Amino acid sequence: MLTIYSQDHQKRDAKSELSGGLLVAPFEKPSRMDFILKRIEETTLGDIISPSDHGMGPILKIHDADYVSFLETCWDEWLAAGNKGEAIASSWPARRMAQKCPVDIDGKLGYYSLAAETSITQGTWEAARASANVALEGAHRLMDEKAVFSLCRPPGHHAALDMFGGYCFFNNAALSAQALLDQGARKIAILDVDFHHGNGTQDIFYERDDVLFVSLHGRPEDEFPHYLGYADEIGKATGEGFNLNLPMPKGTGFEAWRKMLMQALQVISDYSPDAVLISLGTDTFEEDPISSFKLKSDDFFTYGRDLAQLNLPTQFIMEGGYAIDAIGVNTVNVLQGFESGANPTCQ
Ligand code: Q9C
Ligand code: ZN
Repeated sequence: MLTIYSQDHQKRDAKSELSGGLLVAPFEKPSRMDFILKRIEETTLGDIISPSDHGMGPILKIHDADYVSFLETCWDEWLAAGNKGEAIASSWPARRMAQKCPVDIDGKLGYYSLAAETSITQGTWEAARASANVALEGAHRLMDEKAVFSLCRPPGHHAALDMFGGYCFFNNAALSAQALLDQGARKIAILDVDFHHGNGTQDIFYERDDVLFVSLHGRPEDEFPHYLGYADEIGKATGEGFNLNLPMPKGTGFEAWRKMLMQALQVISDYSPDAVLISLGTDTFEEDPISSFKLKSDDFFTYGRDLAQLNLPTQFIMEGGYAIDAIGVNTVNVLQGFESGANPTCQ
């Protein structure tokens, strides 16, 4: 399988994440990519190529222009205001307050964020742009390849029209889905297997029927992003019936998780999309430091093989996964499982 990767992700190397009332070293760190690359090489999964620059056009089809310019200038504005640490929101336009974007950088940070754990730093813009290009290049390559792996960092599925958070800035899966439609596809399915609900992806396509969004995740009663991801969110207007949430309780193991996956695959198959995008978070692993599902390393191979049953052009897009020692094996297990299912003689 072809991998698309840009080392420009390294330009985001944040020092602080707000966690448990402390500023800690972020879980979402550059070395995640090193472990995945190492495993791709060890297993000779396939070539690794760099993306070309796809420009701002595809980004502005998904994200609000004022939000995009906020991301570009935030760090400079934060420094110009005399701040010493990384840019972190500390107040939000909560219930019954005005939903107007302020001029002051603290106000803008709250306006354009959905969570406080994610700081904006020097280089965040460049890394987020590179990650978007990795996704967009994958969409482009899917014309000739049966399956591609967009090794995106930072991740994307929490980023919405005009909000960052949950370690995400641009919604890479949404960018790719839109690019595929613009290349001539008529229907795209996005299957989000990251432990966390893909609130950004859901929100972006909530009123559309040309992108089906299906998510398996820790239920919002227990887990981030807390305020979206319930089973009764089925889409709205033209999009009604094109959003499926499959929330699960803490401690869910592979057997129960796989039953939900089978349901997801049936719904995707019935939709008969031109391609499927897998928002691939491997934070469902039993040892993930911020999640609560119980998948083992072998289970990733098994469900990768299950995904091949769809028999569709497939783009894997990297999302979360924070158990650093196992992230390479778990992630590449999904890709190798997929290849074993797509071509059983090679197993
Ligand atoms: N105490 C992705 O997996 N909150 N984002 C964690 C831990 C944020 C996860 C709280 C989790 C964001 C792409
Ligand atoms: Zn996640």
